[in-house]
Amino acid sequence: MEKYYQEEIECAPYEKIREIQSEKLVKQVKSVWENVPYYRKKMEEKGVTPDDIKSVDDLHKLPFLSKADLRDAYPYGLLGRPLSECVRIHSTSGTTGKRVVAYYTQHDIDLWEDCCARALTAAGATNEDVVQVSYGYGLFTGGAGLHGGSHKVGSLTIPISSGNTDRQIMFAMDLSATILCCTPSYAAYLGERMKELGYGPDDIPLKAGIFGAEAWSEEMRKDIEKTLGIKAFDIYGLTELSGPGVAFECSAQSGMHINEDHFIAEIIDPDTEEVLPEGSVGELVFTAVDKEAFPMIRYRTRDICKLTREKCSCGRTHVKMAKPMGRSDDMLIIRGVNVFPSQIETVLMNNGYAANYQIIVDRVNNTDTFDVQVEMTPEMFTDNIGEIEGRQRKLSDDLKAMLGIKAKVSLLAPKSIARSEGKAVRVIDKRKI
Ligand code: DLL
Repeated sequence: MEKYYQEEIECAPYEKIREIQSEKLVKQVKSVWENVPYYRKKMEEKGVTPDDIKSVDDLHKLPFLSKADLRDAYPYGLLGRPLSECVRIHSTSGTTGKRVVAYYTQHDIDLWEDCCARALTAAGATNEDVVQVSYGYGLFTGGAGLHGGSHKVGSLTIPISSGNTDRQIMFAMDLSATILCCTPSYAAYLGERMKELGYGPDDIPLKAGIFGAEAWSEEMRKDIEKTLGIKAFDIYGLTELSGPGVAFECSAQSGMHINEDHFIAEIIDPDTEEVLPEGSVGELVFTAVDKEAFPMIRYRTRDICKLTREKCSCGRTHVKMAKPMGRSDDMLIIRGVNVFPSQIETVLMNNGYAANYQIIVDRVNNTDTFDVQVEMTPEMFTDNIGEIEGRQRKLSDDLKAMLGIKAKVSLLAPKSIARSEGKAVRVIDKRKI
């Protein structure tokens, strides 16, 4: 039987959700106009005032916010409430440019934790469960978000954070953890390490995992589910919009329900900024209708995916987003061809490899080089050159069929690529260095 954390809102009819969104949006736009001069100026430049926004149907009239705006307004320019009302910040790792610093009032934290509690409940968590939170704690939102959600559900929470893998396995076994929260790449590594230590899926009581913060393929899901003996659920979010829990997967495991009473989603064409109809692939844009301290309106996430309102078997009515294919800024252009790392991962995993790979792109004599290095699994490991070459050729052919361009594939010995405890770094684009 499907369980809900806030059934009334999670299963509300579409018209009811639109009504809630419209009411909150009108209020939010007024508040931002009054309290955030940076966004008010953007509205003025576009010739819009709060009087023009009467319902969700008017959303398209409002200006977008982008990462560039966050940088321009850093550190306080987008605050929607005085600092005296803010109780916490979180921040991104800032691999590309300046860090994003997001602010929270106590009310913001409360709603964020509710969103995470909805995700945990959808994955089967109750007050009988033991939730091991192996996302990083600290500035990163992963640890704090799932931790707060787990408390709300009443589960016993293990705030272990990421790292120290053998200790993770010991805690999971000794304290009978039933739900694991971490990045999918770390879950895969935990499974790999368990195998090395001689443990199988039956040695740990885990039943579910809540994995997100990075793109992962269906093939990787199957792999993790098998190694850990669990059901693996996807969870999506970003620091600018509070953190994990903007959207989460239910028992149907076919896309993530967006918490629409808090976030209005749109898909736009990233080049023309035109809003696209349901089902189109494009850039995901969110409006947070009730965030107080850091009120993002039409925030361009750069994540590429699509939305569907098809009826879901779980009974939830909120719109579902497909697994993001990657970020528009993750997309590599190699010899003029668009390549998403997720496409490469699919080919590798369909050929029986685990997600231990690296994509290295460089430019030599004005031509892009494209190397894919992937570890053999311990089961397939061999030093027979002929066999290795045959396998490399097969992968190279399959990648060509998927992408339309040729990659130089190298098979590596097991464990030659460093494992990640948080978000995995899989692309090394030397052209940008
Ligand atoms: O990664 C928040 C989070 C923590 C989500 C724990 C889920 C679990 P940021 O560090 O700000 O926040 O990174 C946000 O990560 O724009 C996506 O590109 C990517 N991302 C997050 N979740 C997923 C997912 C957290 N399930 C950025 N699938 C986002 C694919 C994801 N990409």
